[in-house]
Amino acid sequence: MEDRLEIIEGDITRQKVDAIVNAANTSLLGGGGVDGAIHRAAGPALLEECRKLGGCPTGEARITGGYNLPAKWVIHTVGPVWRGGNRAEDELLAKCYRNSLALAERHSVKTIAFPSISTGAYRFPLERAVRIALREIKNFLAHNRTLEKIVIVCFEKRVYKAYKSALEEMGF
Ligand code: AR6
Repeated sequence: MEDRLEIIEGDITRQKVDAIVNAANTSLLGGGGVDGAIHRAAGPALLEECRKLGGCPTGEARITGGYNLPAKWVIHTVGPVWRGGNRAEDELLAKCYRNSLALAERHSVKTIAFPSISTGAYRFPLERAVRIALREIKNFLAHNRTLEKIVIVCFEKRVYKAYKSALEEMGF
C-alpha cells in the first residue's frame, strides 16, 4: 500500500493537517453534514470569505483560510448529486478529487484530509464513490512528490469499511 495514504475513522474538523477538503454545495454558503461541521468549527469568518467567492460549479474546487480550525486551509469542492449515473456523476466526482489535489499542490500543502464526497446528502453509491476516490488519489500520487500525506477521514463505520475493502481489492 502507498504509505502516503491513510484511512481513518474520525471527525475531519479535528485533523491537524495543512488542508481539509469540504464537501460543499455550489453556493459555498454552508449546509448540513461535513459542510455544516466545518463552518461551525471554523467560525463565521469562513462564511464571510466564502461569500466573496461567488459560488463554485460542480466538480471544481476553491480554497479559503481555515480560521479556527487546526487546518490552515479549507478546500471547498462540490460533488455531484447522484441522479442514477447517466449525468456524468462519475467524472464529476473524479474531478472533485483531481481539482482539490491540484489546488493543494499549488498551495504547497503537504498534508490533506478528505471526507467521503457526495456519499451523504448527495446519495452517490458508496462503493462506486470509494473506487473513484482511490483511483484518483492513486493516479495523483503516481506523479506528485510534494504531498506527504493524504488522509481519508470516515465519519461512519460503513464508509471506513468500504474504503478498507476497496483498498485491498484494488491492490493499492
Ligand atoms: N468529518 C468527516 N466526515 C463527515 C463529517 C465530519 N465531521 N460529518 C459528516 N461526514 P455530506 P455530500 C461525512 O452529506 O453527500 C451539505 O449540506 C458523512 O458521513 O456531508 O457531498 C452540503 O452543503 C458522509 O460520509 O456531503 C451539500 O449541500 C460524507 O461526510 C451537501 O451536503 C459526505 O456527506 C453535500 O452532500
